[in-house]
Amino acid sequence: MTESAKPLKLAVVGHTNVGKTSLLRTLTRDVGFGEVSHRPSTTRHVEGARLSVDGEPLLELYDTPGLEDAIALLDYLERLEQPGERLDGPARLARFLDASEARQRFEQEAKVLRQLLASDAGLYVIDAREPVLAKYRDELQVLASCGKPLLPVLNFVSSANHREPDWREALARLGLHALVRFDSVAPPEDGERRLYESLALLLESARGQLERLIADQQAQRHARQQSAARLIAELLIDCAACRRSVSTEAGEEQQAVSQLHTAIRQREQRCVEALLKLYGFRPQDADAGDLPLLDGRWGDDLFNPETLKQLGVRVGGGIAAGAAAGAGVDLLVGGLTLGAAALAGAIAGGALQTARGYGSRLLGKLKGQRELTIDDSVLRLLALRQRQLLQALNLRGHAAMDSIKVAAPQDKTWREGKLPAALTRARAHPQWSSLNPGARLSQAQRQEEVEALSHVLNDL
Ligand SMILES: Nc1nc2c(ncn2[C@@H]2O[C@H](COP(=O)(O)OP(=O)(O)OP(=O)(O)O)[C@@H](O)[C@H]2O)c(=O)[nH]1
Ligand SMILES: [Mg+2]
Repeated sequence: MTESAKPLKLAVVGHTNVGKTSLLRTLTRDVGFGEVSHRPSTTRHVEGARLSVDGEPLLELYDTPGLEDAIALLDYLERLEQPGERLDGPARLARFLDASEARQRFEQEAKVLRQLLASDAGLYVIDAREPVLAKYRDELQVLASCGKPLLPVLNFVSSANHREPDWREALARLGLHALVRFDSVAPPEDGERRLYESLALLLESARGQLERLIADQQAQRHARQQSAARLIAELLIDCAACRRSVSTEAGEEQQAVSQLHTAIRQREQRCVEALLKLYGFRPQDADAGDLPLLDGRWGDDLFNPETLKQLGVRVGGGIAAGAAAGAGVDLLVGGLTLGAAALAGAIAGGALQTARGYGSRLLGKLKGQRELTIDDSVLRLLALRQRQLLQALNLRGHAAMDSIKVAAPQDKTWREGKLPAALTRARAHPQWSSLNPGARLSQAQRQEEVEALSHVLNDL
């Protein structure tokens, strides 16, 4: 096909409630497409969505109402012929679509058939948990009489009780040998590519368009992953470099601690929201009852020691670091470290890096203050949680309705390994944190560290 070819038109067809609209949501990465419900006959009209690459429309997908009564329709079609007449499929359908039945009793079915006739091919969606009943076979026979290539899509193949072998056999008997497995709630990572490749076999003339679509989707996936790693790296640098100075006067500490807790929680939440948005999900897409994401938020508090324990995070890095720096024994206050020495003392104790980070003008103001920083264990927890979320988002279809669930992390490196050097360096650069006053986020060195940390996050 040439560059200016018309978009390939696909009708998404099948029995009612098998996941046609869900498939469209996942293929278009649009959680708001159409209406999805466990009730049958949800979609009442044909609705289209277009996929473009570089502004050029390549594919149009049309959602259609579900077929309900194919047995009756096939009967009716068979009775449309005069004795001795031998109409082929499309001719018989044309006669049906002109008849009044197509506007009354079979109105929904007529919409589907018209759309398939107007398309280059059909995706026939199957609920693979269902036995192969006569009504499905009749349905396929009616659809096949449109004379368009049909690609069966086995949905619900993530369910334990699916009947894929039965369906494969039944479809082969009807002459349909190509099929794809594609669960729209938990699509396989290469699911879209396989689907479009199978289509290219059925529609050789559209191969060029389909290959462009595949290449574009791969590029987008890669770009998404890069952006996601950057978002997480920014979060971690922000938190590692974050410092609050606390007056040495008693009583003010507790307030400073709880303020910093809040600031870090909010910063994490910003990262969660940015990741959801990047992947085309909304916070409310994660609103059902399961942990750990409730309504787009983590159900477990970041500063609850239980949370650390659950994720198997090593605790205590902060104390060791404080002792090594010769700053005496730091106080651990719920995921934060309150430096033992007053700031001027800390510098005498060798924390020269810190002094440089602040700049001498600011430093003067901070004399007689102690400083509050975020513990390594909390950085580990932040990294683990965001990486878990990312993994879940990568595997989630845009038709998924339940809350985002993530598996226990296998991430040993982040649990107990050495923290990446970028974070250690960020510790000494308060101006790298957007959470600190006087932040200088565009500093080249900060950018480099964010970049380096993104690579680490992508590799692990
Ligand atoms: N677990 C799981 N559920 C799915 C999948 N696809 C669809 N569903 C659910 O199945 C139900 C029907 O999905 P829809 O997308 O509305 O089905 P439809 O074929 O468009 O239905 P009608 O428009 O009524 O013909 C919804 O509750 C979906 O959440 C799937 O692959 N896995
Ligand atoms: Mg629907």
